Amino acid sequence: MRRYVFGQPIETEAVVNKPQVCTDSMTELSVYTDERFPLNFATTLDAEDIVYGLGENVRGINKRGWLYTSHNSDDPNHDEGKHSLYASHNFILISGQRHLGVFFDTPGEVIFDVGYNHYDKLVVSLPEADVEVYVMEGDSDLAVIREFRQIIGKSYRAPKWAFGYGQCRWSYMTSDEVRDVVRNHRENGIPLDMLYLDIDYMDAYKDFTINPATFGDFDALVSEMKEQNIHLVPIIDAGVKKEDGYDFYEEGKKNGYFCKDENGEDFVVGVWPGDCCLPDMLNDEAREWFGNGYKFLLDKGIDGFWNDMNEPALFYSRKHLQEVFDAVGDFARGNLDINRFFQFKDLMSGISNNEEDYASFYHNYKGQKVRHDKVHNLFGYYMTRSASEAFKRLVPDREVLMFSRSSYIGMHRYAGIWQGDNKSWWSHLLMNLKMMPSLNMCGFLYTGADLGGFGDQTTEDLMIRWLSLGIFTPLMRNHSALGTRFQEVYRFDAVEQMKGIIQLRYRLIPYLYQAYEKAINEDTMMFYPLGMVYPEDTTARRIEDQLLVGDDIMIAPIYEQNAAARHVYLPEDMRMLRFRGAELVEECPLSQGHHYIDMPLGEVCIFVRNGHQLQLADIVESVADLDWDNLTFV
Ligand code: MIG
Repeated sequence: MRRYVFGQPIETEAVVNKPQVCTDSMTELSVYTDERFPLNFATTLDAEDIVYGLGENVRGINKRGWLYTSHNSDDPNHDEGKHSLYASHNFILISGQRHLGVFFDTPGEVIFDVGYNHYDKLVVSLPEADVEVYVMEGDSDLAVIREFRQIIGKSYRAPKWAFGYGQCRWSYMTSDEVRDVVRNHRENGIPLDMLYLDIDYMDAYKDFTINPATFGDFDALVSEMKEQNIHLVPIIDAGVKKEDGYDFYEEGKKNGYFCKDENGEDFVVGVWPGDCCLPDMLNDEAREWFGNGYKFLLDKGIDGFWNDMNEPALFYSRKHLQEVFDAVGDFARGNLDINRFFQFKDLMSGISNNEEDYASFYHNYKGQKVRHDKVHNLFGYYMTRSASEAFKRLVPDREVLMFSRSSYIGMHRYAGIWQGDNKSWWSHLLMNLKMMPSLNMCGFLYTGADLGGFGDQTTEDLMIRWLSLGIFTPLMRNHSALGTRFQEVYRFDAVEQMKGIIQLRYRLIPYLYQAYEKAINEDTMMFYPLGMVYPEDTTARRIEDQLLVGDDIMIAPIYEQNAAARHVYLPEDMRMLRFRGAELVEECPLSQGHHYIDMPLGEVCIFVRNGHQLQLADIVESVADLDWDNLTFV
């Protein structure tokens, strides 16, 4: 492991075990300045090289052939044309003749040209020449990953119950609606451990409040849910409503805990509550204060949270909105030719998440005034860190579920993430699968995507297939957006099939949790690309739609509508277990090589590696009832 320092990098606290700075010049990558960027790192790639990494991003497990950037943003259109999502995970691993890992630690922008302009070249460019670069080499991909994980510290450990099934919706509007959803699960015998509360449980979207009209009996609700082994998991948004008399806002204002504009006034942005101020998550004192806000809900017995809008997402800033209003008048009065029309249109569509806004407010980071855009990618990380540090202070004995939308490497020590606002598209089911190993490399183990898809309309078959993948991901949550078709499983004709699949999840929890704990303890992965486990097998190295889960099993989910079978490649002899719902209906030894395997809706095939075993628990309705000692071994 070698650590190189360029310029004056801003400390991110991604790395906890820092090796001495290496003062020799870098040999593994060529370092240069060109007319476009002050700092570039480049290396040639062999034809067979795979480039892994970059955590949460679009496209393949092998990142080769595209351009990626590090810029956390709230954009629900996760299509192939994108270059980034909600997170910046600047770790890459070149796998081929050599195994070379590189981590670019900077909160600023990093551009990864992974064989995009030239297929045989990797070029990493920085618009600002301040970065710490960690370079590691090893005998295998997994050895490099272990080295990397050892410097960034152990991953967050979620409670066991967080491996249960969770139901979410934007939003369940009243406590009675929550009761109803839970009752429908229990009456149908559909296992459930978590019920998520989206923004409407709050009073006018104010953090650390409860809507008295719709959730007036919140305390009773929490205890009723507890009796049924259901954890209520409320959302927390990054922006704090700017409203006189709202105590949390008043406190933040009085103590100067909000991000400031260039004149030292609180910077005002629009998010769900309307005008908001942004807590200065990078300021130690403000972070402690924001974390203490969670106490309001912890005191009510809450033990799980999800942090949202922490890129931070800005619908508008007051300042920019005023500029837009002024300009609109000019457009309305002037002669609107076609160019002016498009200028007008761009002005409107550029109101949200505007780059100039991100360059218009300031943090107080380690005693320095720092402009937000310089540390942008750290905001979600530090918000979530604030919560997690508060849990350790306030409820040291309580295991708390915590996951965030935005992240940066380092946050993996404090929480998990969900994969953001995907859509009810088959391609996003596949993207969910492909993102798992990429995230694992970067330390994010507790993760999953919105099952069934968040935006757009799901279908029954998509829901079934997505559940059939989701039973393997640590975070198993069904979530959908406002205005979309309701997708709680009891609403579908195929409820029995879906229920069976969720029951299978519960049978798998002991296996999954040990694989998860092992990945934490041994700084390894829970979801492996085949090529990392069978590096000599050139076919296995190219496969992107099958994964190993833990050390013992392989999965090969269906991700196409109307497909009833699929090609599966076995890198070694394996035993196929076919489940119809939760029930094991067939065991079949299969030899190494190519197979075409029937997988009708409602059936899940698991491939057990030669000489390995899979343990299965009995079916239960919540994790609390799991018998971890009496397992069936296959
Ligand atoms: O602008 O709280 O990703 O899970 O349901 C949308 C409403 C805000 C985005 C989150 C999504 C959540 C939604 N939120």
